[in-house]
Amino acid sequence: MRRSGLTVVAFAVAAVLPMGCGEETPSDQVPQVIGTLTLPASAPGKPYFVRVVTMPGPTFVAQTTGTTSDATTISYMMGLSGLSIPQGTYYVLGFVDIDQSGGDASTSGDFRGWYGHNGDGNPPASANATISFGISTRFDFALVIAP
Ligand SMILES: [Ca+2]
Repeated sequence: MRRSGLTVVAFAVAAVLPMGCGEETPSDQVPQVIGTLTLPASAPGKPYFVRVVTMPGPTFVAQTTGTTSDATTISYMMGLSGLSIPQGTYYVLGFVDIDQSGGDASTSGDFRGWYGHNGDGNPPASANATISFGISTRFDFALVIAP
């Protein structure tokens, strides 16, 4: 009985090893986007998203969502868990739906901002967030209160 138990263990280890090695290649190729959003005020329990888009609008190539805590910052991360962002230069949008009205457009009082905005929260004149394979890129920016 003891011998057959060891045989089973050895077989299981041999079967698992090739799978573990194979997982390294895709994760090396997936760009990771991280950053911190600074909020104009604490607003706990509100839905937020951070999006990577090719042009300002509702269509995104990657998104992370969550619910705000009582902090005035949100730390976010994208690019893991199977999200694959093609390398290139993008816009990055941060948004907190304060009145929880839903949808893609901000309503008065929501927190919103595009990475690199000039203080009004609006998108910059051209794409400014360069994302490359195998690199963890940080985009920290502040959100403003939508008028
Ligand atoms: Ca809203």
